[in-house]
Amino acid sequence: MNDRGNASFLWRFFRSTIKGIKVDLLICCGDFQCLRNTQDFDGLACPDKYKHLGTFHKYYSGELVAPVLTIFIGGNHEASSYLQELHYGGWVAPNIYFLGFAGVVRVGGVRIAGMTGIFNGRSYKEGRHERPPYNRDTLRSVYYVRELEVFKLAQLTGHVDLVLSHDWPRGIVRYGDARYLFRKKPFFKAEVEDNTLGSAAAEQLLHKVQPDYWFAAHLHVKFPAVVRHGSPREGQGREGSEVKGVTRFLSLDKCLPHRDFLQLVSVPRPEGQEQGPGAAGGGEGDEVLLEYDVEWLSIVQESHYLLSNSRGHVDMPFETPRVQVEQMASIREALAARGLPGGPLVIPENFAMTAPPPSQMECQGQKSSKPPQSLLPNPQTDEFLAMLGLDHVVTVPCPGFQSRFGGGGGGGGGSGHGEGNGGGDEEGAAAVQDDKYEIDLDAARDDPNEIQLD
Ligand SMILES: [Mn+2]
Repeated sequence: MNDRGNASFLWRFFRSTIKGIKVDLLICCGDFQCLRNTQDFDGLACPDKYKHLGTFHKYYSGELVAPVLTIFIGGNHEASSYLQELHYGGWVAPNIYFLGFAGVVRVGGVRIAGMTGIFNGRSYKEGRHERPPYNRDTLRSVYYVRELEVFKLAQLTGHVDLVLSHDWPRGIVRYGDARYLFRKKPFFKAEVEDNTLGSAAAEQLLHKVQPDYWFAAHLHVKFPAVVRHGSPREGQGREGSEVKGVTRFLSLDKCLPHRDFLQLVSVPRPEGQEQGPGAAGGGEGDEVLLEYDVEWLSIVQESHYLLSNSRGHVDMPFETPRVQVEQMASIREALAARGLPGGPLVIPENFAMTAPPPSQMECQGQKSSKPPQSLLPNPQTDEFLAMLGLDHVVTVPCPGFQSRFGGGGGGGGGSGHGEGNGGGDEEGAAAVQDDKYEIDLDAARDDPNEIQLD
């Protein structure tokens, strides 16, 4: 669902309508706006008149607690500086987990992958060069999906239950009731006919990963579709067999009264260890655990050398690497060595405030006068990188962080791939158009599709 910074409304509604049914997990597909204070306004891409503190800060400060485990990806209206601290995922508040710019977790053994942001070809091949204070350009490019994130997700093998994206996979409309959609949103028709509606990156992943479910948001209309894949998933199904992948797609409306913004979905728990090489096998019984996916951690580790903090283009390797069994075994060992009570794979509940919650003045509508001048360190990111033996590249270390290469403080300068190019990327620019469902910051016109907050 789209949340639009309406956290308290969402969880109140959630509680009252699902009485009697035990729900394990709430999933939000972006535009979540986890604004901690008014300084976070400077990372939020929307006209100033729509910048309200909302209620997330109450969950951040501990005044309120989300009644159910909630995971989310980012969209194109986010507290980008906060999300950047947690590049690899982490808790933005107790019980509220950000999946990262790309991420895979297991919830009760169900494997969930996601990517943050929307597709725009202009920045697709760039490194993650954006830092606060953002300018007009980086305020937007910070939420564009990068090829590296898609490259990593495309390496997943085995079964994936659910993939989350903010914008729709391109081409998805032809798998659903297009006429119904055009009645609700007539202006989509031309783009669907041109095949320009949606994300080319998500489309590629959809057909590669073939998850059971794909959830998205962004276009503010409820739209289901069923994709019957033409070929069996790699490594699954025999040649000539009838078992071909099916993906059930669902996008929901904005989180506002009288809109279709919530859907209950029952996902069967995997049996035993049949869920591919990253399988957890944890979370038996009533308790649903949030766990790491070992295959994903191996992919993060293996592809770390491609991560760049500069604007230059990063070329993906010609051949897709295969995650090695030995590497996964050593990651399992490192996880087990943590000795956490929830089990070897459990994601630690290590939420920590990194920026102050809003002052009373801010709660009363006054904006902080000081925009943030740099990216803040986050101890969750330190812990994650140390666990995998990796250094900071697109994030910054807390004081005292032990770099793998000796000396404290990796300093976000790290490997520096593709430096100095300065971003002459005509190639990408020619390939893709702008996303019309973004707010046009230049014109600052009202976009009825995007920001009617009622
Ligand atoms: Mn959006």
